[in-house]
Amino acid sequence: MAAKTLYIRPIARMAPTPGAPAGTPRALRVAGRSDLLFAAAELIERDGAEVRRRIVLAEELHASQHPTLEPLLRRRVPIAGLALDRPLVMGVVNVTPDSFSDGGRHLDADAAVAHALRLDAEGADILDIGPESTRPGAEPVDLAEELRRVVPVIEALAPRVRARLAIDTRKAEVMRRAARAGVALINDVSALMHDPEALRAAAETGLPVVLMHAQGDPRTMQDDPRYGDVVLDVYDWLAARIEACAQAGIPRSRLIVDPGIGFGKTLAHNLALLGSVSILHGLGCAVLLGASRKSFIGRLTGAEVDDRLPGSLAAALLGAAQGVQILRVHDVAATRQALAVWEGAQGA
Ligand code: 7PM
Repeated sequence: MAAKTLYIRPIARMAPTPGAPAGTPRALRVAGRSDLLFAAAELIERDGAEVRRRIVLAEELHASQHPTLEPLLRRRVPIAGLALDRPLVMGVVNVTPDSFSDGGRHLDADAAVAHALRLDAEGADILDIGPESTRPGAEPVDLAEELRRVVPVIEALAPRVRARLAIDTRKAEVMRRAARAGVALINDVSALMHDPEALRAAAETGLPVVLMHAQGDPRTMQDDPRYGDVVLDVYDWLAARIEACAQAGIPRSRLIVDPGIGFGKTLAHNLALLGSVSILHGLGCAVLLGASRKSFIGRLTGAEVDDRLPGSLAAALLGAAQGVQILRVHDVAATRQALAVWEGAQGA
């Protein structure tokens, strides 16, 4: 790596002070949000293997003219018509084959639609429709099968839900067909790298795209993941993907970055990312966090996948407190309740 790289990680979040004269204290107003003030930041400087860190007050940072400051503080434009001034909830809808029913397809699609309608009624802002081909250790699903699973579900939901629909896919053709069927967002766990056509297809749809970090292929990524500094490596990787998207005609305002909890990461890696996710605001995009029911919660507590709601809520609130704009969760109603308490105290 060539020159030194500088990062700003906002820390010491403060509640807005009602009635305070405008601009005092000069806290960091991250992503243009009036509810998201930070008193200080960790200023991180990486030069090859050497990483230097120091705490600076917001005041000092404002005076520094640090180049990352502008993207960090810039107000985010709405994504798919959704304002990014408070945490949004994205509900997970898996379209899975049901091997126990011979009638097959209809039942699978019906179950997915019913589940999506429930999450919509629970107050999801976005529904993430996925054929579940990207879980760690999973075998890939072929194109025809992915289209058969997902297109009927999108067509059934598009006219019936309040939430925006997202398509969770790595395939260019699925992105195109889903866009025509009415999705408002593309979620690609390979950050448009798996399919050589994906960058172009995504650009042509004109839709916003979630760029998720992953190390390695879903089948092998948990084998022995290694990083220099996981938080800074993920940051740099996402910065490079944003640049590739800009070259392909997808502007930063249409991109959402995601640290990819569980995708090529050890427990320590996942916890470091969860604890420092606020650093990603320096990339100038909206941030998405998907920690719901993931295995790091099991590693910490021994809880099986269906017993991980408390840990998932803790992770969601850690994200909200660091300004994450989109939380990808299985349990929409529970997450909304947790966020209502957080937001209530926040605005008090
Ligand atoms: C087994 C393990 C099944 C993990 C499913 C999963 C993310 C995602 C997934 C995420 C974005 C899950 C994951 N996770 N897309 N897709 N971010 N953008 O928990 O963290 O659903 S699959």
